[in-house]
Amino acid sequence: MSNETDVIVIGAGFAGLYAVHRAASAGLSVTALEAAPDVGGTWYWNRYPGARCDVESVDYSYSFDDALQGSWTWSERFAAQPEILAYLGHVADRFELRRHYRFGVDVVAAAFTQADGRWQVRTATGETFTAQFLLCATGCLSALNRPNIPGVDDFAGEVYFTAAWPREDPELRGKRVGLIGTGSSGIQVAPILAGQAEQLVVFQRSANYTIPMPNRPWSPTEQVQIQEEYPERRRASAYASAGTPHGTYHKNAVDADPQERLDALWKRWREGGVLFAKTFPDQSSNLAANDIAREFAEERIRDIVTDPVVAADLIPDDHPIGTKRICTDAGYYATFNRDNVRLVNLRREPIEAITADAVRTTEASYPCDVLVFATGFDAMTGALNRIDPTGPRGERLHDIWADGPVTFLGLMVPGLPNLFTISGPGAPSVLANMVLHAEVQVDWVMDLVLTARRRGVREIEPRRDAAQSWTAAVATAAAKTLFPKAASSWYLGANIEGKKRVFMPYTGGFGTYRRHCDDVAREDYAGLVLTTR
Ligand code: NA7
Repeated sequence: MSNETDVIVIGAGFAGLYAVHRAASAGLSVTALEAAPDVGGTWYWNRYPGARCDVESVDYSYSFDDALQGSWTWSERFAAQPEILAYLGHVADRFELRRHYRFGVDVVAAAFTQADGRWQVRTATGETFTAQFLLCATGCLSALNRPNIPGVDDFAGEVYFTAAWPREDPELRGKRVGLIGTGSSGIQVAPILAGQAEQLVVFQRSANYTIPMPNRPWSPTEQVQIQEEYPERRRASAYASAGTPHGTYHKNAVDADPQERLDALWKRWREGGVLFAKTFPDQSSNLAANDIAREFAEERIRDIVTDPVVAADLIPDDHPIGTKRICTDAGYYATFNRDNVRLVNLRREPIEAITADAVRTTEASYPCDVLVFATGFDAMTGALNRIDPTGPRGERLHDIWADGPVTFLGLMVPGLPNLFTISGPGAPSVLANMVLHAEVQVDWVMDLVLTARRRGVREIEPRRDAAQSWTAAVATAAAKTLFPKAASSWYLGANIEGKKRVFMPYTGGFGTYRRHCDDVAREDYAGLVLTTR
């Protein structure tokens, strides 16, 4: 394998694997680098018990190849991590993608040299790779957040992170487990920890809304039907607002009568999953509409949790429903009805320190044998900033993004030619079906790369004004929604100390975003400067 290729792809998740496939199929030479020992991306690392995708399996899978689609049968409505990882392994086998990869390779730096018009990428072991084009498919949720709690290193018991879970599940029988973090990961793992451990203490800094997931196996009849209906399902998703065939109720919540609203909310609640956050078209943009859905969900929490004080603590008080990532769970609220589970509200009693054998709050000391951190990620920009690419004029990503991400279509950065940020900030990414989103972005990038090579283009860079205008469009779209009201959301970078608070995903919708990408390509890449040799 040569260290000098046409393209370097960083990452072996959904986006990276497809990028490698597209580049290699087009006859380009590819170096692919991945920190993990195998393919999977975020699904390689997040192997904690209960890890499951909140988008239905039939949608959360590649659409680019009918034969691939026909070759895989999902066993459940919402796929669990092992099945998603097996699927990505199947894709890698089918298209022989592993032969392009170097696994266990940590990329620590990247610099573009104008003299040869190439990116040079350096790894933690000092090895270098060069290519004309650098595709960072480094993931939105891959840079783990290690909380800076006083005494955290003094803990003498076992410590696990949901986002770096060991391959062998730890034995928790007879142990006192402390769980720190109640986002999607904490909420998914809690019921399982409660079932295994002698005692579980859940330390909650911010409560989140979670919708029970009525997961079930697909019957053999449904599996046949899924295959038959796939073409229509994919057509309906291609330009849909979230990249899935699901829409919203046909009326705004504020225009529907009370019974109608209740029926619509019950229907979505029973269907389960993230769709509850989009029951009504006005739910993410009108506080009165949001209140209707929020109050319904809060009633359900009070229905399930028997202790009213615990129920009150589990109800968020700092954001409209759905403006922080809504969670999906398998019995989270009911977990707090168990005798061996205790909720500690850190808003009332903040953690003072972690000691050798306990978590000490301002009110009490909670002895623990095991600590599980489900403390999230430096989302969307973390993995890119850790590489901190440097452009030909010495500009570094870190500085270019000092006041928040500046991008062209969430895919390119002014000052960093020939670099592409797949699933980067400024695109719908985490607000849409990430798999179809990856396909759209990779197709757009590869079409551009192939056009550039046909024309003898050496450098592609977005014009600064074009990037500023896209970035302004991202901010304008967010301002029309309630999303920026969620003060502690990772969409805003608010979960990371010192991170600039800027709403990062594009809220205009997947379909609208895709049309923008189509238009730019149709207008011969208006907004980009293509420099020939
Ligand atoms: P999240 O959603 O970022 O959740 C992290 C949780 O950890 C959240 O409850 C945080 O509270 C909590 N946290 C973080 N640092 C601390 C400290 N220092 N002390 C106490 N609690 C802390 O990450 P997930 O992995 O659950 O989910 C990420 C996404 O993956 C999810 O949205 C899905 O899209 C899939 P906070 O809210 O910051 O107060």
